[in-house]
Amino acid sequence: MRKGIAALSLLGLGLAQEAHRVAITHPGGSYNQEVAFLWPWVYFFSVVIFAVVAGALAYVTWKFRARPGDEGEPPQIHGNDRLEVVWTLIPLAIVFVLFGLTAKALIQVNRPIPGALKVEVTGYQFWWDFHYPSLGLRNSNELILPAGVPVELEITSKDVIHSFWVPGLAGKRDAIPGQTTRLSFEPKEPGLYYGFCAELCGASHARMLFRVVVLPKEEFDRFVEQAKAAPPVADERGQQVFQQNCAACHGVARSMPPAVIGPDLGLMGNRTSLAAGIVENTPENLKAWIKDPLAMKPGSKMPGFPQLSEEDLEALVRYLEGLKVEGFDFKALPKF
Ligand code: HEC
Ligand SMILES: [Cu+2]
Repeated sequence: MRKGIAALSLLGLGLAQEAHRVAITHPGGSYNQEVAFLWPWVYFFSVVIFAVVAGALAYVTWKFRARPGDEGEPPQIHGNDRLEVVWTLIPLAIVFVLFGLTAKALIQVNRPIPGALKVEVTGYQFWWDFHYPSLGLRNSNELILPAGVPVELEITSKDVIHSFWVPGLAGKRDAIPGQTTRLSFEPKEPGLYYGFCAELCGASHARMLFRVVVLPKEEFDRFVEQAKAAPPVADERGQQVFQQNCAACHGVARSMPPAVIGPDLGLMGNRTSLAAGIVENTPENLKAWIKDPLAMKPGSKMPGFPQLSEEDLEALVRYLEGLKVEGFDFKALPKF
C-alpha cells in the first residue's frame, strides 16, 4: 500500500528519476514519522468531505430536476435550524481534530532533542558543507549520520538563501546568511537519502542536491574513527597536480580550514555522487567535471582546467578517488 502510494506520488510529480527521489511517504526518521501519521487523517477527512458535498450536490440536482409540466418556481424553503447546526458542528469538530493532531506534531518535531549530535550545515552556491564540531570531522555534499541517534542540524548560508530538504527524513529548513536555523530529528533506518536545495538560489539551483548516508551506529563510529587518520596517497603525481592547481580552494584534511572556498575532498573516494549530487561518482564524471565544471553546472564557482594533460588528469583522478576510508560502500545502501 505504502509502496503503491509512493509510486503514484512519484508518477504524479514526474520525478521517477533516481537522482530526484521524493520519498515523503517512506518516513526514515522521527520527524517524517510524525508527518506520515498526520497525512492519512487529513486524507481521510478530505475524502469524506468531498464524497458528502459532491454526493449531496448530485443527489439534489437529480431529485429536484425540472420535469415535463413543471411551471414557474417550485415551493421555496427558508432556513432549517437543525440542519444548520449540524453542518456547522461537524466541520468544527473535524477542524478541532486536525488542529489538535497538527499542533501535537508541530510541537514534537520542533522540540530540540537532548544529547543530539550537532552538525553545522552551510549552503553555498551550489553545494553543501557538513561540519561535525564535536567529532572534528568535515565532509561536503554527503551528510553521514548514525541511525538511532538524534541529530541537530544548525543550518546557515554563506551567500544567498538556500533551503535544506531531505524528503525521506525531515521537513525543509531555510539556510539564511547571518542566521542559524535548526532542524532536529532521529534517522531510524540506514540508507542513502536524497536531498535538495528547496529555495531558488541561482542558475544551478536545480543542481544543488546532496545525499544523506545513514549508517548503523557501530559503522558510523568506525567510519569516524578511521576518518581521523590521514588518507594514503594513491598517486604521488596526482597529489602534486592537486597541490599546484586545486589546493587553494579545496582541503583534503576532512576538517574546517580558516576560510572555506570549495568542498572538502578528503572523503572523495567514499562519495556516491559528484558536484553536489548531480552525477554518479565515477572516474569519467570526475574527469569531465575537472575539465569543464560549467558544462555540467552553469554558474558554478569552480573554474575549469582544460589545460591539464591527459596523464596529469588521470593521476589527479586516481589521487582523488584514493582519498577515502577503506571498507565502506555507500552505494550499496538501500535508496530512499
Ligand atoms: C577557485 C576555487 C577552485 C579551484 C582552484 C578548484 N575548485 Fe573544485 N570546486 C570549487 C567550488 C566552489 C566547487 C563547488 C562547485 C559547485 O558544486 O557548484 C568545487 C567542486 C569540486 C568538486 C566536486 C566536489 C564534490 O563534493 O562532489 C571536485 C571533485 C573538485 N572541485 C575538484 C577540483 C580539482 C581536482 C581542482 C584542481 C584541478 C579544483 N577542483 C580546483 C572551487 C575550486
Ligand atoms: Cu541553493
